[in-house]
Amino acid sequence: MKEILAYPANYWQTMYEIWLFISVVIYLVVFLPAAYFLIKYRYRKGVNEKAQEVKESKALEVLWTIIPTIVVIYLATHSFAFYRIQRNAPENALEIKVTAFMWGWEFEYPNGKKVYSFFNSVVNPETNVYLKPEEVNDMFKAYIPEDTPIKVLCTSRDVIHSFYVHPAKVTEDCVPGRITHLWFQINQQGDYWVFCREYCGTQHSKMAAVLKVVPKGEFEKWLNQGVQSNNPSDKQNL
Ligand SMILES: [Cu+2]
Repeated sequence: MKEILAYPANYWQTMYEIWLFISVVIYLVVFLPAAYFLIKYRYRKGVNEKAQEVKESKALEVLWTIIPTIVVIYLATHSFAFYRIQRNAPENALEIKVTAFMWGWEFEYPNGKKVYSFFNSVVNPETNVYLKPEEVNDMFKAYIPEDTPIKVLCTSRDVIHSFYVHPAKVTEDCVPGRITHLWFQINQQGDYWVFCREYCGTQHSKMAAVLKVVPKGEFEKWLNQGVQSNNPSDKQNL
């Protein structure tokens, strides 16, 4: 079985697990003695009522300075190494230009083909049930090839949005007048949500698009079918 998601998603996951583990360890190291001392040295009449002199311990001071320093240096360097991988798309990545607007996404492929996806409610308005990405009309899906790194160059036409590929764990702000970038790779065919992850106005929740991951051959065929007929003046059905 191949992994659904290749890096950088798996780096995000590893980093998340490392940070979670260290956080839990630090919590226990701090909280357990604190709880113990809280009970041990609680106020009791006639016991330890006089202030006591604190004895300094050089060894302890050195220890609790050095250990956190090592932990912080480890997290910083490790995170930076992962960040570089997540930041720099491989050479063979397929470049897609994404322009965010209120409230949708425009995808532009290297041959000029464009897909507009907008006002996609993620909830069925009648039943109030969450939609599956496969339920969105294929016309409004941005196709991408499987097993291929995708580099997204993102900008915005109006306010700041954020392009977020749900399963790939990557997100990047789309800022007017600026081009930002991110990359990801999905190894399993299927439909995946893209959300706007930066609150941008009343219809923010409808800024969802769908990526359709298909085999490379099918992608090429779709890409060369010419510019899609859907454009922002057509009203999209769900
Ligand atoms: Cu938005």
